[in-house]
Amino acid sequence: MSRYVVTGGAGFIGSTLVRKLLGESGAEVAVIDNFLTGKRSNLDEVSSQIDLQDADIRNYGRIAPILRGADVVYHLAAIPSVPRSIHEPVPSHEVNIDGTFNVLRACAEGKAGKVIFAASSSAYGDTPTLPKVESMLPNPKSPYAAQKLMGEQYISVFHQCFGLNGTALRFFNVYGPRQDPSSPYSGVISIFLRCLVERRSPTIHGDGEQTRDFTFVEDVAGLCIKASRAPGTGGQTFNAGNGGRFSLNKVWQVLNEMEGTNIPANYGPPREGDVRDSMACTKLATAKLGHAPHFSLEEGLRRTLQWYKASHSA
Ligand code: UD2
Repeated sequence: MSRYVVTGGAGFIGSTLVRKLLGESGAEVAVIDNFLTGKRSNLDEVSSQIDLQDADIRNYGRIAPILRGADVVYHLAAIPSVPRSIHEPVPSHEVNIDGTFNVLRACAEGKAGKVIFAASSSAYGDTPTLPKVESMLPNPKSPYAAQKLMGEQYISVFHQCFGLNGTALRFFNVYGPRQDPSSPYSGVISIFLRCLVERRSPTIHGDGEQTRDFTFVEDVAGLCIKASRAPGTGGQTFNAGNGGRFSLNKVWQVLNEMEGTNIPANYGPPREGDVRDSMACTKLATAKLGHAPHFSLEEGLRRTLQWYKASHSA
């Protein structure tokens, strides 16, 4: 019997991970979420099987008892978004840095067995080399990127100073079912899919030739579980990308082809803090964690589109 805690478990990545963990026999799963960006409805079909705690990671006293003694803590709770961290730097700092410190402190004091931390590819910034390799010097361009990098540093320091067995995974533009398209800070694929389903033009920031290593949520959730079981990885950081890259123009074209539409995109000024190109080197994660992403962009988009269509007509 293993006890898992997923912070941010009501988010689209967290809720996918929760479902995977529940697939294990005898798994006990607790979720910590304050429903700022996560949604209860993301956990609807599994809510009777989990211990759902409405708690904020900024509140140490509230979360410490939930984390105490967990076999694995998946720390995914965050205020995501590069532009949001520029427009609202205070809450983003408080959740992403102070909240992460609280989670790690509670895990160390409460003797959690393992922590997996959701770090971000944004740590690389605009360093020219592709693919991005973990050994490269980071170069954050936004508060969000700096905050996620600080989380990695804390993972390393908590390992060295307090013996906490934590591993950081740099997520690369994760997308998939249940990603919420309703905020201007939402991930671009969720926004594109909503536009497609509603037959509207999306706004592309810049020329649309910026590239991202879009990674399907099932692959990321699978890697989180593999990383929690990989020996000898305490204090380390790994890329959790797919190892490819696609421009926004290409993604919009593929989506149009899937629907048999030809909706043009609108173009606006580039977004502040934006990185131009991003693509993961997956060698280290493959060798040390057994990373083996299954989903091509087309397959991931097809599944995600299906979900948006079903939830839009519901
Ligand atoms: C960053 C990280 C990603 C993850 C994410 C969390 C990089 C390379 N990636 O994603 O790993 O941590 O932050 O939030 O730093 N865009 C449009 N139109 C829209 C919305 C977005 O053109 O309506 C553009 C945006 O300017 C950017 C791209 O789409 O060039 C991707 O934006 P995003 O917000 O989906 O993710 P990004 O790359 O900031």
